[in-house]
Amino acid sequence: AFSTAFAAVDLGATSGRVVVGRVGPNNLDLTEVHRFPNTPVQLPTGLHWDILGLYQGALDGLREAARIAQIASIGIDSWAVDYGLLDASGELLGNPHHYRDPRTRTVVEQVWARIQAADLYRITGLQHLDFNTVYQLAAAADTPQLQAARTLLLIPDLLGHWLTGSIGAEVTNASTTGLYDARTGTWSKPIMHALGLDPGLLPPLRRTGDRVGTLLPQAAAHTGLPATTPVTAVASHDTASAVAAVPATGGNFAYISCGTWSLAGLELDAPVLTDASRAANFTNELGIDNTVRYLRNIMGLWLLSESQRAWEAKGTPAQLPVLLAQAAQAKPFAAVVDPDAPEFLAPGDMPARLAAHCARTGQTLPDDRGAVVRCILESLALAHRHTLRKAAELAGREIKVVHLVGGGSRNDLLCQLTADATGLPVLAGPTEATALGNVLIQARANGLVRDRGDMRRLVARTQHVRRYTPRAGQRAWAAAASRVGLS
Ligand code: ADP
Ligand code: LRH
Repeated sequence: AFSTAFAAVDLGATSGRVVVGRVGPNNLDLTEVHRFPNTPVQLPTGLHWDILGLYQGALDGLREAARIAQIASIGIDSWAVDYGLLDASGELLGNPHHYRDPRTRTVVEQVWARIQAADLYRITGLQHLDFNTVYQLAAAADTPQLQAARTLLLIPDLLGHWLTGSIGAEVTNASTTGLYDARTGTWSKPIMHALGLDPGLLPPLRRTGDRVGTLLPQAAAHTGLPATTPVTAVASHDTASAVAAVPATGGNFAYISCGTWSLAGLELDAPVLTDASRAANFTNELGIDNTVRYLRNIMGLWLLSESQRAWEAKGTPAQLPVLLAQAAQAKPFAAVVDPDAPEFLAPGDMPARLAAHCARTGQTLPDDRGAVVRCILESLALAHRHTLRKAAELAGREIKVVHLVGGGSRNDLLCQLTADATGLPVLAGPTEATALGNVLIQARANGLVRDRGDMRRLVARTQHVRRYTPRAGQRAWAAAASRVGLS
């Protein structure tokens, strides 16, 4: 079929990938051309991303893309919040910190002493996470690095800068920083001033779909792509791209973008900025077409991947299929946790922290891996249930179906438990919703699809989606929820 090829660079917390997406009037398919691990590095200065390794992975992937297709444009998305700083000559100052680095924990109160949390919410509509960019900058205040910094670039914008030389900040990702005024659609100078920071650090905003630039000679040479190849600003916050590609065909849907994090919520036309919304820590992040991604962060499959890492560190293999089969056989509701308890955020021995959390809440977490994985998946299902109910209540909306996308949509047990816990049908897939969203925004910038509805219909028509019907047992879920304060 007639189609145009786009390259999507999608950096997740666990892996980066480059895919080629081919889009035609009735077809949409993805070919993954390169995948590389994203392994953070602990330095004496804290936990960092290996940003040069990630850029190299992107370049290598783009070279593969150039080999198999004529690439009409490139889009880059990644996790939110984190950034690199450039000095006056445009050189990167140090390695970007990882949002799981604990250095921000102690500055939150200091920030709130300068600008109240309620005011921050009123301006930005953003959920409080200790690692939001605003707290990372507050933690860096007075460091030589920040003093030397002239420009802050969020991760996808930093890679886009290295590819094209152009400077800017795409808005969906800017909306996750805690520095973006959601009411005016501009950077918030009052917040920067309250923190004693120079608003000039923040680059000009660009809209989703804008052109970033074309390839610099060295990027063209390394990738084998023509120097005329444009980089398009996609919804550069990975979650925004994922939501854009949810295969919803009607209204009244909720989504869970489920990978390292579970981002669970609704797409709205306007933000919800009530005190109740702030108390429940719901965020109003920016989606495409000025929609609001009204959602909460849930700790997600980090709990599982970090458990696997602990088990493997002890020298025993901990492969997913085996663990998930064991979990399917394990006793239901033996123990559950609140997955968003702060002690689960940092890297470290996850099974030990889960056991300690259970002990503190008067439960015993059985010592076998099947039970631990069961505990994680049931707890995530409980958090999905709690979050979607709250979102519906706070936004005054009814949910009829839940779309679960991302790597977690391959986890059959988690999808079924989420259907059971929410009492709603779960439509699982596509796994690579983020890359699809990235590709579709480029397709739209090239006039191949018209609007959000078209994009989603194309995904629904072309991508594999599985349906999970809720089974009986709501009372057991309600009882488990009340055990950990997730009623
Ligand atoms: P991120 O973008 O945050 O890196 P992904 O959306 O790629 O995350 O999802 C990664 C998660 O998906 C893994 O932590 C893993 O739990 C889950 N996953 C990946 N492949 C499978 C699989 N075959 N079966 C079950 N779960 C899977
Ligand atoms: C998911 C994600 C999420 C952010 C977190 C930092 O990858 O972008 O939306 O809150 O990473």
